[in-house]
Amino acid sequence: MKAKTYRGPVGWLLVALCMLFVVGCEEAGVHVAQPESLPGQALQAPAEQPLSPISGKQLITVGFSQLGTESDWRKANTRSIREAAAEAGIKLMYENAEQSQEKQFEAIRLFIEQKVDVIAVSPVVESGWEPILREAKAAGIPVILSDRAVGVSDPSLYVTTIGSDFYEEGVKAGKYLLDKLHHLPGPVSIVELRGTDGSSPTIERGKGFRDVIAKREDLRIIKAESADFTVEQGKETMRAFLQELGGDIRVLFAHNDDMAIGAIEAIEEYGLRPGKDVVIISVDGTRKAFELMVEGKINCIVECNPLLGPILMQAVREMMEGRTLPKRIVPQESVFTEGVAHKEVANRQY
Ligand code: GZL
Repeated sequence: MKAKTYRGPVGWLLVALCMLFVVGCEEAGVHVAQPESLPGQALQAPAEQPLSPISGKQLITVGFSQLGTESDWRKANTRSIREAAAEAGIKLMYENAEQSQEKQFEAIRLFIEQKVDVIAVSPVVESGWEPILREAKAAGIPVILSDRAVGVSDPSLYVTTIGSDFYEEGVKAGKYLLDKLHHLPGPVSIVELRGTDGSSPTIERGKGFRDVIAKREDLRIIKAESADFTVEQGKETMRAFLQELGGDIRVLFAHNDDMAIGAIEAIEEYGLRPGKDVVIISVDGTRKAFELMVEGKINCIVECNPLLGPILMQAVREMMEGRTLPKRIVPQESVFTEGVAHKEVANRQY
């Protein structure tokens, strides 16, 4: 169902009422975005779930452009979104872009053609989104960013971003390392397996990690390359690092568990002990990573929550009922170290 917009005196009255709502929320300490940042906002009073103009049934249709299936995190993220849509009675049109931004653009054009009510997208990289988001805005279809962010000059091109604070995840990884090496004199050589270059998790995790370890000038990142968040490339890239640097490597910071899992295979092939000869810090929190932590092969896992489905569907429903959404919605996340691995592994949902 299209979000309607009202113009003239009625529209302004409704906007004024909306502003009162915003002021009220701010006083209550709840952050909400300014109404003007919600394009084509339905200003109707909250009612039953909107009726679909097509079937006449109570139905919302969401077009979801998922970036790929590159990691266990991504597969869990997709499962969570599919399950939450089914649970919420929301029709989900799912398109897998296989890590291609061009395919994401094609998917969004398909959703516009199909006149979906909302577009959700997990952008593979941050840049290049302005034109396609303008096409969605011109079609009056609101866009929600799921998981990753985009770099656009006009924030009204999307309603909200639902996803982790990747910079904070990098900071947590750096803080763990400073703590772990507190008594160890330097120099300490670090290698880094970056995720997909140009993606917000890769950019921000790298920044957060570097900002923290800069406190010790004897901690040095001697090699950093992208392994695209996959097991295979994590193994290949770590194997190349070891061939070049061998036993000099004391620490691995992997931007996700899949790359850490691949790297551990390469480290063991080379004859070193992961988690002992090479301190390993990873991000995500998959069951496989926790099982390796139980074996003492991973020292720290910074959690990145893939289960965004329920938050995304709640945001869709609230937006379609005319409520304002905060510009940024961040899920709760923790940090896990060797001591809690046994307990945590049983809790893992993916
Ligand atoms: C982070 C997400 C990243 C995960 C990887 O929110 O975009 O992409 O850390 C996944 O496992 O491939």
